[in-house]
Amino acid sequence: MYNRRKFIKSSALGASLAAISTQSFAKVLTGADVERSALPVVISTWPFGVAANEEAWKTLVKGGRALDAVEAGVKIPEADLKNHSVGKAGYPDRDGHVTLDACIMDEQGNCGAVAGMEYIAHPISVARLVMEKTPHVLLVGDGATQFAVEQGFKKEKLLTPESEKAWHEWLKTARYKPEINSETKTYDPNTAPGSKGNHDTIGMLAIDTKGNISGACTTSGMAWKIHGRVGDSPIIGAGLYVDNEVGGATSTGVGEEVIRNVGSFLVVELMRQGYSPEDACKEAVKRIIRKKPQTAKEIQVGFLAINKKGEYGAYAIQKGFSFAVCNAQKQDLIIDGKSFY
Ligand code: SD4
Repeated sequence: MYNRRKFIKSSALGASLAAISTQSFAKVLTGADVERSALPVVISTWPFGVAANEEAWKTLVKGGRALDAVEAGVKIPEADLKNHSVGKAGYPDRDGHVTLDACIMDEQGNCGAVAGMEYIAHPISVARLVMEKTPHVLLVGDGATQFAVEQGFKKEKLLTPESEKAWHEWLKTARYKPEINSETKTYDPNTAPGSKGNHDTIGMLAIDTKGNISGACTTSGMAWKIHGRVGDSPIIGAGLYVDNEVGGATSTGVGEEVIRNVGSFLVVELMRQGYSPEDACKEAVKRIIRKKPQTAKEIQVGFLAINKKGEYGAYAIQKGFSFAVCNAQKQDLIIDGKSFY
């Protein structure tokens, strides 16, 4: 059983170990005095989840709130200009607009989201303010941008020269077809984990030292989408769901199929019935495949889940899905169920 007092005593050590790992990406945070506990813990989708988890860990290891951890964590890929699927530098829609989607949910069931928002680099922080400062859950398009500006966010151009070049390249054929696991195809294990894929999302779930669960999900959505298209990522219950009594789930991949099956809510409800996180994700994936077997052959959808005990698991339609995990014992990247480090 996790002992909070002992954790706080060892948190300074934990913090320094986390700092070491930031430099080296060495994954095992072992040491005689390190608390051997599942909590706190943070998990997130795809290889860029490693760097995002490291940032979230800085809050968790100090005994901070899971909500603060997930917001800080996903801001890392949102700010990464080499990442073309989250935040600034995300690939645009077919008309050249970078439109961002994000949502956040806390341990009390509070949630906030923005969808199709342009010109604001950190949609997750705007989503949090929708949750905390308005009576609403979701703001879209110009209204979301206007709200962000009122809250003091800077309006900026999100389309970078690199993304613009890729868009012009795409315009030559203008064919819309989501690429399966595009992110892992460009993932180079010899460099710091990152992503240059044409679509993917960071979904993050954390449990803090108090045992409270929060989640965040942020994306630029499917590259070359129709202007105005919104995927699963900002939709509570689809791209993200947290129930502090049970656990949390998040998704990545072709959002339309996740929305059709209310994927993350389904995963959490299956865990409530006693499914393990992995089995719950597997059942949700199976439902997508059962309903549309032909479509499922050509797309990727992955779910990632954690339960109240800090047990986690994932399942995806196609091979190649990965997620990152960080707790006091380790940082790891799990690809197809196998530890990368
Ligand atoms: C969406 N689920 O907009 C997101 C995109 C994604 O891998 O995760 N792609 O549908």
